[in-house]
Amino acid sequence: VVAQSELEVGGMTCASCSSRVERALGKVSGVLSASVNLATERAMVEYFPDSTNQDQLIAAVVNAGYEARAVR
Ligand code: 9UX
Repeated sequence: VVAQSELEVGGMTCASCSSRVERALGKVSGVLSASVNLATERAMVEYFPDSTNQDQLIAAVVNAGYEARAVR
């Protein structure tokens, strides 16, 4: 089973920021894909729910230096 999460990501001011957030999410064990939209401040993440969860995804974004909260 694959789960999908949408996060609101704050603190991104340039395209390199969104790349950094994508890389941080992609490094989390169990993440299949991560796509960050700088303009809408949204991240879409696909992951194996047996391996990780939304709180860990949020923590990865925060540890990378940005803000994150769950949208759905
Ligand atoms: Mo752009 Mo973001 O120069 O942390 S990478 S502002």
